[in-house]
Amino acid sequence: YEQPKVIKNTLQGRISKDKILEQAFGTEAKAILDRAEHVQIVACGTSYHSGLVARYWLEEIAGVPCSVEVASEFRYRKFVVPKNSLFVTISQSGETADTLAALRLAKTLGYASSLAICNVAQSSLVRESDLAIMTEAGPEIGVASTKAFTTQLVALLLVTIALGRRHGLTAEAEAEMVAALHSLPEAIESTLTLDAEIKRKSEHFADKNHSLFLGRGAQYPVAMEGALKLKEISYIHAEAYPAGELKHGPLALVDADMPIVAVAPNNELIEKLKSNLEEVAARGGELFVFADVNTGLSSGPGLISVHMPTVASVIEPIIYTVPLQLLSYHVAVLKGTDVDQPRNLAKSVTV
Ligand code: F1P
Repeated sequence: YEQPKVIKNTLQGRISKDKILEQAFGTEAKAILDRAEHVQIVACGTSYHSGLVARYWLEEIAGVPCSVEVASEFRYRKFVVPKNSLFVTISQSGETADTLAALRLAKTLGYASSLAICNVAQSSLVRESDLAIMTEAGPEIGVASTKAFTTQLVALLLVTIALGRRHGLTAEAEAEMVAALHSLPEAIESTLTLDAEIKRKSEHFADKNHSLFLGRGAQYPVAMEGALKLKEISYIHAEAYPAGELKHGPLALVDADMPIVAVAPNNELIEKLKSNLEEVAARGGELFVFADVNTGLSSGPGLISVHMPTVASVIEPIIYTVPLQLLSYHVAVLKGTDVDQPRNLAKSVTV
């Protein structure tokens, strides 16, 4: 519920009416951004998912090639480092051991510069990076990241615009993105009004043990994040798939006991997604679809829909994350788990 406010804080002083203000990133920023011809993102857990969303933005909007890796694997892989590659770490705490180890390794491998997207100014990650862009989420009380994720996405969108400027993003396109960023707090407020409806629908999950989350394009990492939230706080087994992968295996799992959650903004991938959802319905799966009101996806036999507001396509990953967080929350409350302190998990994994 704090997300509209903290997103405003993350944007504060960094965007004006129609452009981003790079000088707010710090004095080192210009030279670092000028050099970057490739981006390598490394992070863990929820922060890794925000990196996966950012890859779509960096490649489609900024035209900058981008690779994303979980820090726990990056540490142990041999990398060919692309020329002028910017090494980006993302972390709420700035103390996650795998992410820090990856940064330290990257420094020995010849990356051009390092940038941390982080929520804690006095953290090791910020201290050891060439440049840091702070998310202004404030302390995360619960173990499972929520507002940290959406503010990371906001910071990554600012980086996308800054790099895009250097690779041909027009002033007009930038102004459209800035307008979309300005619209975020209100769009999240209106998504939060769906809470009571999501709470009612969460009852379908209380007696379930497994679920699938589907998305396409930049919504695939959003589906991954939704599945992680459900796993972390309600202990229901949840897996995310890019919807087109269903027919390559997971369709075998579909039955009435396996709720399928899909995120369905009204973008260029919607027709493909609809046909994936039909494949699920034909096999007796129960679908929960967070769908733009203009998709034509409405509740009926085998399909329960929650209608989402129409928003600029660039901010869809941020907006569609919120109902998935609410869904996990309500399922966890129904199941009686400790939402803030799930079993076996630590807020910051420092070993
Ligand atoms: C990474 C992370 C969180 C997750 C949990 C364990 O932390 O995987 O995303 O919710 O708290 O750690 P961080 O590097 O973003 O602090």
